[in-house]
Amino acid sequence: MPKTRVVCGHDCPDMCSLIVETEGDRIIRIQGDPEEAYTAGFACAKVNRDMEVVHSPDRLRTPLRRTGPKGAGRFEPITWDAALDEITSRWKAIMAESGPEAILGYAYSAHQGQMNRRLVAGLFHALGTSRLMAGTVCDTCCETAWDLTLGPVGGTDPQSVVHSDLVIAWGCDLMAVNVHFWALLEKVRKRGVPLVVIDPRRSQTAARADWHLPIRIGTDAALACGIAHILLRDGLLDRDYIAAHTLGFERWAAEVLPGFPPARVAAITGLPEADIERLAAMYGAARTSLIRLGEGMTRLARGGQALRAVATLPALTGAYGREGGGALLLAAASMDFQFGFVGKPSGPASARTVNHLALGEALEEMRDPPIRALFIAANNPAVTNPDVNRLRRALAREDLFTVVHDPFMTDTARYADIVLPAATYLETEDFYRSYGSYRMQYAPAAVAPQHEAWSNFRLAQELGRRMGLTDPAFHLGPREIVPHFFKGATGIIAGVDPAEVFAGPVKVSPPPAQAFRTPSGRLEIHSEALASQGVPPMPVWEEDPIEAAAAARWPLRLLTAPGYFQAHTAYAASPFLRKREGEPCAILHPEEAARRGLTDGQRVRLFNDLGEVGLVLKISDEVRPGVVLVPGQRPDGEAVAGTINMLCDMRRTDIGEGACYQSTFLDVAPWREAA
Ligand SMILES: Nc1nc2c(c(=O)[nH]1)N[C@H]1C(S)=C(S)[C@@H](COP(=O)(O)OP(=O)(O)OC[C@H]3O[C@@H](n4cnc5c(=O)[nH]c(N)nc54)[C@H](O)[C@@H]3O)O[C@H]1N2
Ligand SMILES: Nc1nc2c(c(=O)[nH]1)N[C@H]1C(S)=C(S)[C@@H](COP(=O)(O)OP(=O)(O)OC[C@H]3O[C@@H](n4cnc5c(=O)[nH]c(N)nc54)[C@H](O)[C@@H]3O)O[C@H]1N2
Ligand code: SF4
Ligand SMILES: [Mo]
Repeated sequence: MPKTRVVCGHDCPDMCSLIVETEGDRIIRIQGDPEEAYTAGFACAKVNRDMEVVHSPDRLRTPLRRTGPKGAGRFEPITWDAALDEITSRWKAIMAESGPEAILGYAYSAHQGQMNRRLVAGLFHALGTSRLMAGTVCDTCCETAWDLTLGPVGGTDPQSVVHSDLVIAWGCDLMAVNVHFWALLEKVRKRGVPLVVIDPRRSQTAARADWHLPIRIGTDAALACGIAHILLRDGLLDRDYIAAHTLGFERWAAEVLPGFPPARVAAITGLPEADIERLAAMYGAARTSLIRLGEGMTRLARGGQALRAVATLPALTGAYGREGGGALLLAAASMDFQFGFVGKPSGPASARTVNHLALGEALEEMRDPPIRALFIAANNPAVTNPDVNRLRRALAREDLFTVVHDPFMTDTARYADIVLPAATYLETEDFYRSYGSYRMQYAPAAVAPQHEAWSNFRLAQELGRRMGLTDPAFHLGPREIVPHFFKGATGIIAGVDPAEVFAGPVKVSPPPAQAFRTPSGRLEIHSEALASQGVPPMPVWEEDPIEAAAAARWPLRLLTAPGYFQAHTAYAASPFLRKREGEPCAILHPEEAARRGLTDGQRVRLFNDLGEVGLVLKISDEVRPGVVLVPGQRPDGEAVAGTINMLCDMRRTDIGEGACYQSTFLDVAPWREAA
């Protein structure tokens, strides 16, 4: 059976090296590469089933043109040539009449390597269209907050956890989103290294931890300030490290920390005062503590402050200075690849920007020019964006020319004028670099594109050529492009010969002590940049007035977290994984269910001012009272009715303009069919 060494393309920090076995033109087995240390011979439950997605009977077979009303899903097959002709002639006409900013390219990272994801963005960059501020639906809040604190630099190497003496998974469900770090951590724990989980719910990771602190949603900044308060009070600070490597500690200690004594922190976080004391003592005693930061705590109004407060802690004990100590959010920024070769091949220095999470608003409100053409690739915003009711209304605009490129007929594709069949990562070659570890690898295609599918790379190159773009990125083969990513590289990838990545996985290592790339070269507890934006310049917890007003009107708060067997909507095509994940559900504490007379398994209605959604109720004390947990984002067709993002608004976070899914307040009642 032929075997191909490839790389997992899903949006996941692990970036597994994979071995794919094929029989004829079909994939029959996908396994983790046993020769790559971090992958350690296993793929996750999702990717073990990726052949079901590749060979799904629901794959789009040909390009399609709309024949019914927008959103109705009625289409007729057309040829690629006819589709491309129509797209490019419409774009050229719109550009001539309204200028290039009347077009928006809306592509996201999902499920592919660097060239496939970035060349689509590069196409629109070069054409001078409106530009997508990509990733606000995901990680711009946490990433910007990290950058303002440590600078654009990767965190602790997860593989150095073998040197850690305490691990804190802070708002990160490792067993769902980081299973290879989990596997390594399990080995380290056998030596007695404790794992503490700080998470509002008893996730699978929390259930297996040595200690779980069920913090109230959105109060992490208060807990971190409380820990700092105790470290200061009890003389547990590494004063030399603070003096040499941080900026603004004395002001923080004088102006902010006195406001966070344990009793107040307990009242804010809902954690017992004794637990806060115990956590601070444990953290202060550890030498090489490692905090694995999740993004969950930042998906709410004051998320940026939370991230900054927690990311400051390892500086207080000097853990950042020791191998295995520190914090890890993302690793990518320390690998200085020149991805601009494909992502920004040419084009004007600036152009109008559109916030990824606010597509509906942009389509309805932008003028001079309005957005007249939209190209969506590798993104299913009609399910995954906040306020999808508004977005769907906007996508239904008759004067909007929409093209969607996807392997499947998604809820978004239903609104398209032209739908183009996309290849998955297993059907295309690409260069991969991990964002959650320090690894890279090139991968060939494991099988040929299914039916008439085209990869993003092929499509972007063809559209670029037809639009008259001459940049090399639209003309070179993928293997010829890779060396350009390494040109002029500095730092930890400078020593890598690009030829190595074609041969197999390559691992690099950051220096054992955390580097800071802020303007001051230090960890900036006080940030001038934030001060100038009118955001509190030092990490602090403050009640958000809009959240407080919503909390006074609605009894429950939304907790959102990735599904174990789904990655957003991308595994909707796998019947096995859909079944493993279960029906789209809402999870309530027994007290909240009893208060409403609700029973386990019953159909319920989740509602607020923005809309209503029908889900199946699960009753469990894995969440606290006052919270409703809705795992994942599932397409309407799988649920009783609708999708959770119908209840979330387009508010932006304090830092990084990110989505505030968890600033959503609502109530739950029995389901009733519409009259
Ligand atoms: N309520 C709530 N909403 C959220 C979140 C949350 O926590 N709570 N999380 C947010 C986060 S972190 C993210 S990243 C976003 C994700 O939002 P999306 O990126 O919209 O999520 P996916 O469902 O993964 O959509 C990817 C689409 O790409 C398609 N696809 C897969 N491979 C390829 C390919 O190679 N080429 C092309 N052209 N298409 C491909 C898939 O079929 C799928 O339709 O959702 C956000 N939405
Ligand atoms: N299986 C699976 N894996 C995935 C994905 C998926 O959909 N499914 N999505 C991928 C993508 S696009 C991304 S961006 C990544 C990262 O995905 P993230 O959404 O960052 O996932 P986590 O890091 O687990 O963070 C979510 C955890 O934070 C907790 N949390 C929520 N609010 C708070 C809070 O206020 N405080 C604290 N302390 N914790 C809180 C939640 O209960 C949950 O356990 O995962 C990737 N991996
Ligand atoms: S753990 Fe992540 S990288 Fe590894 S196979 Fe699963 S989705 Fe892919
Ligand atoms: Mo994400």
